[in-house]
Amino acid sequence: MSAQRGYEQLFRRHRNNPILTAAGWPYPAHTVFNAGATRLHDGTTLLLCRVEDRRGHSHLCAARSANGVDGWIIDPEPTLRADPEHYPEELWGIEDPRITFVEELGKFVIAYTAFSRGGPGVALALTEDFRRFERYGLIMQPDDKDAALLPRRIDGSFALLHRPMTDSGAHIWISFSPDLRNWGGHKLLLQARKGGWWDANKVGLSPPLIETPRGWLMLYHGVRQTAAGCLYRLGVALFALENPERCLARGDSWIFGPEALYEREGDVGNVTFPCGYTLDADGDTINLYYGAADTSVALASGSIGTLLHWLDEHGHADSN
Ligand code: M1P
Repeated sequence: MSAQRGYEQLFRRHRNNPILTAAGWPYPAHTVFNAGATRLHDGTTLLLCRVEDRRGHSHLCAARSANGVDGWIIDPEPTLRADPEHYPEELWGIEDPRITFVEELGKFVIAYTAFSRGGPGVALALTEDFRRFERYGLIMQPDDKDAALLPRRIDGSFALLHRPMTDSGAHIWISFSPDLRNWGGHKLLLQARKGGWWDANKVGLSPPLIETPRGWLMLYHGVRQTAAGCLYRLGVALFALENPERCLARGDSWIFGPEALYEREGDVGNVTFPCGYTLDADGDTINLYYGAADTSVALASGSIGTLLHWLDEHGHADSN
């Protein structure tokens, strides 16, 4: 556990970090980062990694491991490629997947960023096995990204968190749908703060929300623009279970940020960017998979109970 000037460390970096890099890839890749994560029914950890090629375009590739740390079996070629012929919004690639298993559908729903001349937008693909995919196409027009579905309906509707860019800034919104294709009921959920805050310039959902008995736990990235570039750190907030538009608590301080060399240096230095997590059988240990400096995939683990306790001590209701 690394101690940073006396602050409580809520996430512990794995000693094998970074756990996945382009160097270990089975085909030519420039960088491997921002991976969605899930556990398959047999307990295997699956990471759906964003792989960037030397054109600067990304696709998604699955890596599977029995323990979620090492022994990764990586698909020998891209698992989900951009398909601009049928989906023009994917012209410049597909990025940053977040995976949600939806019991009602018996399927994993992948929300990813589709990038084209129109800018980044949110697209969905459904799969049972991460081998065959059913694309739903663009569901949120550009400029929008950082999206993930909730695992169950709220009041009869599917719910998606996402980050549209508006004149008022880059804030996290929630939208609802009866069928995953038609979306409405858009509401502002969590705002980037202004001025001198660590999350003043942008916020975006990091991994999908985590359901706890006390509410939906959100890990979000906050961006601070500095003279030397952007700093991507993580914050935490809690939302009401049956009314996720209501923020119960938001911490003022960031809880995880670039510190190790592989987070400080890379294609885009000073970036920690989680897109997925798995939970251990104890129901408390969270394994957070994050992109480090837009270059590699790293792992840090924490405790849901400790995060909730930290919010009890440091959080306060956020009314936007
Ligand atoms: O370079 C850091 C991150 O920048 C973007 O994230 P956001 O729009 O939320 O600030 C994304 O391109 C992301 O992939 C990248 O890691």
